[in-house]
Amino acid sequence: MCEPPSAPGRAVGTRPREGAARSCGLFLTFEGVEGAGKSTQVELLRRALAGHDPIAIREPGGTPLGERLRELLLGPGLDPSPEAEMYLFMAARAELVARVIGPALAAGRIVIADRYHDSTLAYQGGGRGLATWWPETFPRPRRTFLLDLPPEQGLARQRQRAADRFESEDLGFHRSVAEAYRELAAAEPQRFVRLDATRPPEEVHARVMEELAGLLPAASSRPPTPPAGSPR
Ligand code: Z5A
Repeated sequence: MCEPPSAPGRAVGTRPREGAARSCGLFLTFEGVEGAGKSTQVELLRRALAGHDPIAIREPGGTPLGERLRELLLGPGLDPSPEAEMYLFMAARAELVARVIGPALAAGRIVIADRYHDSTLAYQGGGRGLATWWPETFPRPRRTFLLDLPPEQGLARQRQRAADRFESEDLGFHRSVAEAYRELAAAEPQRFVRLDATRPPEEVHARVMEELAGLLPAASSRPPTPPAGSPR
């Protein structure tokens, strides 16, 4: 039976968006500082759950508009003000919720996201110091796996590739982000699962699977979606 997504009370004058109003799939997200191993874990989980034909997405991105916004947000040249940056991330997410996440959950699918709204709360809230909130139309994940890694270790893992706008921020910024994640996890212990991301990838993945025992539906008989049709 589908249930409404858990979201905080609705603000006066707002209406729930169609498609986000009811949800019966399983929404899982991965969060953490740069280089914590989110993409690695999303891919391991996607493969482990292949029998359920999950949808894997990344943020920002996952839709044509979202991918365009990703280029603008991460690339050099534009230096949006903190508030403009926050709204651009949220615009990309609103599109992803409307076009991919909402319909997938309404259809009972498993959605695995590499970053989601907690990234805005941690980076734009904790890192940039902006006032942030959780929009009612953004479904809450059932579980959020927070990959705990000291920011300096995450940045060191990424040294071989060209730094994007966020990787170029100083260590103080990344420490504020990490602290914000810790606070978010402490505030919602039922949703967040903190994992030691210094451990080898397979070990971290095994902990994810342990946490999901009991949450997963019986494997679907749905044929796997061809990769070309995937929004990722
Ligand atoms: N951002 C924001 O500010 N606000 C928002 O609302 C959203 C995002 C949604 C997106 O950049 C940037 O946007 C992000 C926050 C900001 N920037 N920062 N910082 P992105 O998508 O390009 O990058 P990312 O999300 O930070 O992910 P990443 O850098 O690709 O890292 P990752 O996905 O966490 O790690 P990985 O790619 O899986 O692994 C990194 C390396 O470590 C790789 O060589 C792996 O082989 C290795 N690895 C992975 N796991 C392990 C373990 N367990 N041990 C050892 N080595 C490992």
